[in-house]
Amino acid sequence: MTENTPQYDAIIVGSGFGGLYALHHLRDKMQLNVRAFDGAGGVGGTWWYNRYPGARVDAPSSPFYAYTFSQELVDEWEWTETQTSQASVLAYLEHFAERFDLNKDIQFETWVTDARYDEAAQRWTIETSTGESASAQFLVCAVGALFVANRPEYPGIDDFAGECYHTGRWPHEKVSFEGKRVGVIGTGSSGIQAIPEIAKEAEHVTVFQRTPQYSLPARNRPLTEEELTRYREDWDDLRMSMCKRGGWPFKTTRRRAADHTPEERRALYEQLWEKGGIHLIIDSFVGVVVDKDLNDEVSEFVRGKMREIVRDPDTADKLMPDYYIGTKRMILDNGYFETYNRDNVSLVDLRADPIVEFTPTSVRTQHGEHAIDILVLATGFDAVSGSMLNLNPKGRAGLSLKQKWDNRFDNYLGSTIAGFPNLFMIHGPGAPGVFFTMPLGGERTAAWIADCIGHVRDKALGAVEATEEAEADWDREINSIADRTLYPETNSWYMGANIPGKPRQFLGHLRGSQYFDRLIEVAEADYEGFVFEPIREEGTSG
Ligand code: N01
Repeated sequence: MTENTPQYDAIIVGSGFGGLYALHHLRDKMQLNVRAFDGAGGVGGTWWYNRYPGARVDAPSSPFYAYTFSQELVDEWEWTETQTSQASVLAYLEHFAERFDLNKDIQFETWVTDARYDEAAQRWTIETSTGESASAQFLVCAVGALFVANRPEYPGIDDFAGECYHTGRWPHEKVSFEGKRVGVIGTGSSGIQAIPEIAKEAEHVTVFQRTPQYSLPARNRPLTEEELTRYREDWDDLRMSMCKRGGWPFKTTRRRAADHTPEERRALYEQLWEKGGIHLIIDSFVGVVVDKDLNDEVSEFVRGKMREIVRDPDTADKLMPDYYIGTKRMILDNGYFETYNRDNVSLVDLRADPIVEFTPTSVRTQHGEHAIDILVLATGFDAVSGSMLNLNPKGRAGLSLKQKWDNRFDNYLGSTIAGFPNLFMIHGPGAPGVFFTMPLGGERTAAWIADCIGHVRDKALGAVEATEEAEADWDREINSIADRTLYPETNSWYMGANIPGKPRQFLGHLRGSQYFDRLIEVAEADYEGFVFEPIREEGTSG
């Protein structure tokens, strides 16, 4: 840092949903001097990168997968489909950035390559890929829960000579699959959204599946003008319901499976399957991801639906999932299982026929060789902790986050870290993240961070920092919630199980509404679990 290093009140890393809202709130509502940095060429975060064919919000979306705080914004944005496409979400975020004049305070195509806390100055200094540095009292990390691409390390994969794309880093130019033999590795949300679209164009698609997945029909459809008008008129109430009900304005059911006969239950599953979306999980009976017997019944119902759709019984057998439904991210598809009825799609079950190596023109499995021209890696992300570790800030005494998180992602409230004063995360490990609506979650977290920053400034303090005791209590709190469910029994990215060597730890808070109440309680209890440091005299340290 030199005399000329630009000084800010706050630096924000990332300009996806969370980072953009944080910039608006800190700059416009709190009148702080803020600068945001993003390695991408524009706003959008996840929605900037994930441009693969078929990319859509994998949750009940329009108009709820959006900012909620501004009635004007709700009134002026025209959502067109029930399951929003990537292009629409990105256009919305670009509109948001323009409307609130945010772009002028974001430096694009600039990666933050280093971030260090200066204990004497009580400030963060960052270095960037463009050779600049900047300093701020507060560092807000809005680096995305699903950002660091997971690339499988198969022998010879780098020698593959055809085109190769990761769904999470899709090029901006259109990829043409026409007349091409395409191999897709991975059948999570991204693969299941992309495969039907690729199959419409390609000469042949070979899907390499490691874990068979459940998927529910998205039943995407145009949003009617009446629906949109009603949502706009009721927005305040809807927003309040979203805050109270896990991020979505829908009531989850109170119906108990034991009060219904098997025939009644089956009829309800049929009805909810037809309705589409995640209703089968949240609207059937209480406790689908808690009660093993109920889960078995719902799982078997969905497997039955898959068998009805897929005509070839051998392919259907390979597609049968055997984990507890709902304990991996629930996938919503638009014709995924139907795709296996096409002549140009084949499925390789990697559990029975694992990949041995890549050649420049093919994938060799134990029992065969599959010639391909294009390889699509739909292999997911080093989720939640990965993007913070990628940033790897250095806190007190130069301790790096990689050192601190060597075998557990200790933090407080999914937002702060002991040893890293004045640093905040949006959607960090243990925050509700994808278990709540991400935009609303980002909005509420950023508002809470802004209040905490306001507290430090109003009281003329120098630094705020979580205590290690608060971290330990927090860890117990979120795990005690997860341990009451079936989630920990499944190998999923929620548990860090998709990344070889990653510590096994549940990465989310399952009760989003309770979590945001908790944030408020902590603030009202004088920021319980935090210590505040007075402003240091210049030059003192220790
Ligand atoms: O990634 P995933 P994704 N060899 O981790 C397989 C969100 N999302 O990009 O299950 C072979 O779910 C892996 O197999 P397994 C959403 O929250 C949001 O699809 O680990 N296969 C799995 O099949 C979602 O959950 C939207 O055994 C390998 C697949 O690759 C999250 O992003 C849209 C492998 C990865 O599935 C991630 O979804 C789309 C290997 N070495 C996605 N490594 C929105 O709405 C991994 N796999 C914003």
